[in-house]
Amino acid sequence: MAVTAGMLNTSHIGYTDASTQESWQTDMSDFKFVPDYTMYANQFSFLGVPLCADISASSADLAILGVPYDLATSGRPGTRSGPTAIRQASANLRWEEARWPWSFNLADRLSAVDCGDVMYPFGDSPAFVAALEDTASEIVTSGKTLLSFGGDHFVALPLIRAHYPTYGPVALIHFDAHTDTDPDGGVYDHGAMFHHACEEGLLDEEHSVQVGIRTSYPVDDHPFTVLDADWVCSHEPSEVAARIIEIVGDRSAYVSFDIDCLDPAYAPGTGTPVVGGVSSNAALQIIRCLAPLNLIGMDIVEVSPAYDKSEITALAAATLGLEFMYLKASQL
Ligand SMILES: [Mn+2]
Repeated sequence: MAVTAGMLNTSHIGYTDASTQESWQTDMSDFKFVPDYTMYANQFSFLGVPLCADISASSADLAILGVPYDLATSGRPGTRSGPTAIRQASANLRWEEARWPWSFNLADRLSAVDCGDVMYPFGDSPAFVAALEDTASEIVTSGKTLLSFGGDHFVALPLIRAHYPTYGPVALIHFDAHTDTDPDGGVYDHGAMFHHACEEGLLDEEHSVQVGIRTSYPVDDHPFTVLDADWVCSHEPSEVAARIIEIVGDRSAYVSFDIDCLDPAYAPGTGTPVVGGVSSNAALQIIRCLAPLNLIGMDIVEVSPAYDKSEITALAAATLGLEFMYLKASQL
């Protein structure tokens, strides 16, 4: 049976039509979460945090959401498999009680849940956007910080829309090889969503910054400050972070991290790799230095596991996500 947007039910973890309302629901109500610090077993969620089927009822500080969508990709597809790969890679990060070099145990300060993946009728981008905006809005309005794993970079647009009613125009901290501001890009285009975000008034352009850019863009007619890859790679991470903090100031800031900001040596599993990028460690250090900022959410996108049989791209994404969680925990 064809599934249309009108058949979407209110649950983010299942879609069905009215006649089979119960049949496609994922029921995790009797799932007993058992801490398991093996690096291979029971890896159902990011870092093994509890799965959450009722967002509004959860009192967690932070919610993880997978966004398995790759229909806006211009080059090689495959990021629909990103969230699952990132969760699996996070098995490598579970054993450390206090992640180096942080001095506290994450769970002592921050409670987190994994809300699973947004589901939508495959091939139906309008239904996807509606489903993602609904789920992300529920997370944001319930007071949680949202950490999303893509998915291609288009997913950032519905995610930022979901933050707008609560935070107004946000300062964007955008890590990427590409500016993703193509004025001629389509509605569903992972190279144009920040153009559309500006058009929709979702961003505080003056206080937004793009980091690691190394592809062409109209330098003289561009809405954001750019810290290009050459500049980033020739400065200390602390200096890069200081410049980001200077630009963003006291604004509510949303971090959007395209894994292709990293050099393909560190992140080969992505659709549109560009050589000459930032190292994993530099990126981690930059994120770690952003504690003075009011960070409201983060997405990590464009992980395409099929192009990386050594899984270092998913591991880099998982580690960046964990770093963001420590950063948020350090602010609590
Ligand atoms: Mn990119």
